[in-house]
Amino acid sequence: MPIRSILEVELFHVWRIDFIGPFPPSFSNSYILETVDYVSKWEEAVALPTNDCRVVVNFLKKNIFTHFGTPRTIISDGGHGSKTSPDNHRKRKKKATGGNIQKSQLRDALYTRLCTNKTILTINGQFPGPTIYATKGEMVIVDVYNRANENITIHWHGVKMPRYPWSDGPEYVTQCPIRPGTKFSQKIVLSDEEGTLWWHAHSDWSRATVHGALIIYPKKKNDYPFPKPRAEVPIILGEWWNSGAKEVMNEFMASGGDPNVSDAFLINGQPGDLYSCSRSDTFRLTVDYGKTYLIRMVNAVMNNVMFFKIANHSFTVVGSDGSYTKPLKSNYIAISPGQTIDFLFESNQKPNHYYMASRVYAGAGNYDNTTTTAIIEYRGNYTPLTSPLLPNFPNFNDTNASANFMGQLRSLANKDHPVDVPLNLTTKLFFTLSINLSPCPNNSCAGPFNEHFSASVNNITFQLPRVDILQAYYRHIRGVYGNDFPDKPPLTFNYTADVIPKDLWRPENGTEVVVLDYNSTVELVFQGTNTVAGVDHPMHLHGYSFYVVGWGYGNFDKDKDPLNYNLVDPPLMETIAVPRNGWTTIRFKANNPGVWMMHCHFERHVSWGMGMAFIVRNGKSRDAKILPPPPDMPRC
Ligand SMILES: [Cu+2]
Repeated sequence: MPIRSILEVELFHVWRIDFIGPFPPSFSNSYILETVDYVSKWEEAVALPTNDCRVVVNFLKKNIFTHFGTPRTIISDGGHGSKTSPDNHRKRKKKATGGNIQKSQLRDALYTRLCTNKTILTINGQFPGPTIYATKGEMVIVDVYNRANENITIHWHGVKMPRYPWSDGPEYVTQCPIRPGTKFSQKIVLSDEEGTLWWHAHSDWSRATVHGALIIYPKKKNDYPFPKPRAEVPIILGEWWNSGAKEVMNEFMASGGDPNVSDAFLINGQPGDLYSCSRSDTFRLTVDYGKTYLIRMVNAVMNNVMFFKIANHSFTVVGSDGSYTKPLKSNYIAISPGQTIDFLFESNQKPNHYYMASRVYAGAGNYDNTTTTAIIEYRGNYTPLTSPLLPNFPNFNDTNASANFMGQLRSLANKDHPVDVPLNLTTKLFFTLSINLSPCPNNSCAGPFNEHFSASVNNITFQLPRVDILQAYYRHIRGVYGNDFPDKPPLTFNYTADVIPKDLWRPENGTEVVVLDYNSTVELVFQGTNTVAGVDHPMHLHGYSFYVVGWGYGNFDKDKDPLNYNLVDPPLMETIAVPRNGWTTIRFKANNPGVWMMHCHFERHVSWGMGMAFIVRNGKSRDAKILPPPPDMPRC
């Protein structure tokens, strides 16, 4: 397997000005690759001497901003950095390591000074983090240096990591955390993934700011099942709390109530014009009239399914979760946390400025009702509207708009991109997904009835062990997890009734796994329940993609519903939103040995325990067994 790309990723706290601009404070290859014309300048960019500022600056001046709108001052002469600026941080660090980058001309202008100052956790000082580019089937090595003062793990979301769960990342499931001051070299083993995936922290709530895109090109350049776009633009949706995600997590886990709603949503790290003090840093995309652009969208939001629209423009979806889809025309996108959607849009409207915008879909409960925006600017001579057109959204609670969008996705299912849906099943699983209430000492919690919110799969609230499950499995350490995760819920009841007796709201705690034989063919029905509150659940499976063969509202009917399964061209996903008080059926073949977590990708739900793990046993042949762990696995 070719090793093409070795990135050094360092994690550290940077003193930041609120709402950071898109430009990172250092010259690194990954930065250059992220901001130049993505494919065509690759070879030139990787060959640049990273220690010669002049060469790099000239290269950036020449190549950057082709798709990112009017250049702002990215390079200034003076040293305006305050003592706490990221630039100074870089300087100090580089000096300490004997590097030669302190002549960097990148300054404060990289960051827009807005309403508040705060410290956030980042990779290489970038937020969102660096985009990683790869080609189908490659292996990428990422050296993760933890220079922060808290534990971290990094997950490569949607990468199957065949036979190599060691780099997958979920804390206490496949590894112990990377401690401050230590390093872990992670191998990202790509196989059949092609399109857009992403990476993010997988410990506590640090993924709020520690995330970035992972773009996987076809083996042959531009060998897309759609016309070559004029340009490719990553759009990362994010969520922002002024108080800090970690603080929000600590507060709601201690109180037992709901987490505070966020203060803003972000498009490529920027909230946009509709928030105070944010206008000048709004993300802008410059387009030429009459071209087609490929948007590679990642939903890195913590707790919400998002609607996305561009005023006056419609879309053609062409891929999702690192797999191609049949072209699907739509004038909006619905995307749940964890998912990626690749879509084309044509710049075929009257030259002007148009908002692209995103806001939540929320079936129930409290939510941040603000709208994040970015601007599409047509090139040319015209006087733009002073305030660009805003798109109209589906209602916040429009479950149909959310579920139908996903429900229309279909695999490409042609000769070059065939489907392989398991038809003869060896294993059938039925998992209920529930919000629950747990008792609280002295009835002092902030949840309903003064109890503590929790969540469960088949009524088991997942407890993370002290030693990771993968290590315990591989080294036969007893007492870490059990093999008794049930294949159906302990009680059968009307899961989606309006009123569900309160004694059914109580979960049990456990660290249980489902053990699957190698090459089992698995069907798994997720059933949402209405205990406490029925909401959607974007379920994510590590180590696999799965076919989504059916979905519906209400209780799953095992006799009638399978008759309507799509076994011809179901979409291949790794995250699927199970609709509120509804069900979704997935199928996959357990051909990847290892320990693989499955969980809801709403961060508050996984914090409350909506997760579990599969162990897929080794097969008989040599190439059907887990590879040995790397020597630098973080210690527990
Ligand atoms: Cu959930």
